[in-house]
Amino acid sequence: MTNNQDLYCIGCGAKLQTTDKTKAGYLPENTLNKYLESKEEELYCQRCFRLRNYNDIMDVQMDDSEFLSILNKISDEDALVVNLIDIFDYNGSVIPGIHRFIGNNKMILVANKEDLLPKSVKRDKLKRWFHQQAEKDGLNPVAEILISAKKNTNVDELLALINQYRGNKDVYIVGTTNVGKSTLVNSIISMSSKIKNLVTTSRFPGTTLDRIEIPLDDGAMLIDTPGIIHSYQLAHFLNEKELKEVTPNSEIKPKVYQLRGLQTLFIAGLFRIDFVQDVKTNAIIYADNNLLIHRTKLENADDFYHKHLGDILTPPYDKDSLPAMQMFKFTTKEKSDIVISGLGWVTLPANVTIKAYAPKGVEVTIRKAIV
Ligand SMILES: Nc1nc2c(ncn2[C@@H]2O[C@H](COP(=O)(O)OP(=O)(O)OP(=O)(O)O)[C@@H](O)[C@H]2O)c(=O)[nH]1
Ligand SMILES: [Mg+2]
Repeated sequence: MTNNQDLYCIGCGAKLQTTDKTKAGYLPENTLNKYLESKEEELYCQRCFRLRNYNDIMDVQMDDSEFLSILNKISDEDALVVNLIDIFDYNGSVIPGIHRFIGNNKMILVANKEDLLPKSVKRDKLKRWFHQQAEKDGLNPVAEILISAKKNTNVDELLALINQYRGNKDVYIVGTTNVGKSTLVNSIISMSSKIKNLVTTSRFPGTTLDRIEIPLDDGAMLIDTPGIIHSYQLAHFLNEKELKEVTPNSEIKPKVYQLRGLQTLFIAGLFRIDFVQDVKTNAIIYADNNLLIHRTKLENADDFYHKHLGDILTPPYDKDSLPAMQMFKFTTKEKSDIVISGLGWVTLPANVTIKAYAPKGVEVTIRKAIV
């Protein structure tokens, strides 16, 4: 570095350095020098530059414990916490026992990405469902709200809640990776200024690397944080192209299947659900609208999978890139969703027995139906 004052990347929060390309915060020395001469306000590391301009992710060596220690420090501070959850992936994004990290600080619970859920789903019903789940998980927020950070839905209402509860305290935005924390920070910044997309966002897990402080009107700070990474998220097994295909980015149109029994549904090559009873039933699939859904007879399903994984059943495009499928067995007691974290869910009526398969390591869970 040419000066001795620490500089930080405004995109990901990493401390800038010019010595190690493989570590967070790297940028070439001449880029840094140009910046120091030009006095531009925003300085991005090389990883953010590539992510923002080419959607290209450079892996940097980071340790989840560093992220956790950032979270842990919040318990020593007097601050307001805003905990984002991805409503499309509730199980994959809830942090049970969050109060261990945030101590006695008040917390506003935010369900983000509401734009992905069908408009036909009544928002009041969604809110009630969200409230019940949060209660079950002991999250204990002072307020709850449904938003879309990307579409700017209810962000002004959230801001009003933040101002109501923060007094003049700092505000921490926390949540697991990919829930949309940085997108929300950008959305809040753009409401009071002309600045768009200041902080780097991406569909890859682990975009933000360290805390990013944005000054508020009264001198307090709005603080974006790196997301906790859950190893069972599907995203860890997919490359950029596959991740793009699997991640919905507009309202999901549910697909209804009438099944005769003893049939199998595949969602791409990532999920398989066997209807093991010889009875009629139906299933409603909530996943990216363009993802392939394939139906076969149960007796042909194994063969089909082994023959066509990676060609018909895509993603994945490389059949050897995923761990072998692991089986889960469920019987629904009430109308339920079988959820594959990061991919979507399948809604089934009561009293249906199924076997579900997902790549080993990806969590499959059952919950009371959201819709
Ligand atoms: N459909 C939809 N997508 C969203 C919304 N908010 C964020 N996203 C998308 O979710 C992905 C992750 O967004 P980020 O803002 O980078 O998530 P983050 O929580 O900051 O992630 P980390 O920095 O890795 O912890 C991006 O592809 C966003 O475009 C939303 O309201 N609706
Ligand atoms: Mg982020």
